[in-house]
Amino acid sequence: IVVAVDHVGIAVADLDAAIEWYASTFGLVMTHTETNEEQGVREAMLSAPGDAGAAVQLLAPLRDDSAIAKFLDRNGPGVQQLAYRVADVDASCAALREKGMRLLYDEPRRGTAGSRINFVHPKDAGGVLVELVEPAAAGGAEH
Ligand code: CMX
Repeated sequence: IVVAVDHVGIAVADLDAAIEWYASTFGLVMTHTETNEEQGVREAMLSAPGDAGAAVQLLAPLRDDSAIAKFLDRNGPGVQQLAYRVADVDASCAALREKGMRLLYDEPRRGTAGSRINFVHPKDAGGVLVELVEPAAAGGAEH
């Protein structure tokens, strides 16, 4: 089901301050940033320079009723999700439903850079909110 570990998502209160802190502390560089209104987040992808492996995703809330705002209220800043890259998110969701897992959405929604995403409920995944990410087709338009 899983092609690669895509990213680890970290909830932060202030995105710009967090980007600066990760750069000055660990030398991570920002490779992408965007706002996802539907998910209620401003987000940034960070990597070690020249590393094409798993990314660190910083997630800051846009609204008080967003998933990230609720997470910050409950836990404070910290790791909120682990994201696996998949080739076909519909097929992966079907396979996981077959195994009895609850997917949060009936149909995949839009994630970072035009990807298609869904989530496995943390109570069905060992206490980890698992995101499944099917990247946008290479050369496809970003939305
Ligand atoms: N990781 C692990 N456990 C979590 C969790 C997380 N991120 N969020 C909630 N939980 C736990 C709660 O602690 C709670 O446990 P207890 O019952 O033992 O207290 C349980 O899951 C259920 O909590 P809940 O109150 O029913 O659910 P929430 O309102 O906290 O919502 C969730 C949890 C996963 C359904 C919600 O965060 C969600 O819809 N997430 C998907 C969307 C998302 O995270 N978007 C932001 C990222 C966007 C992106 O990556 O692009």
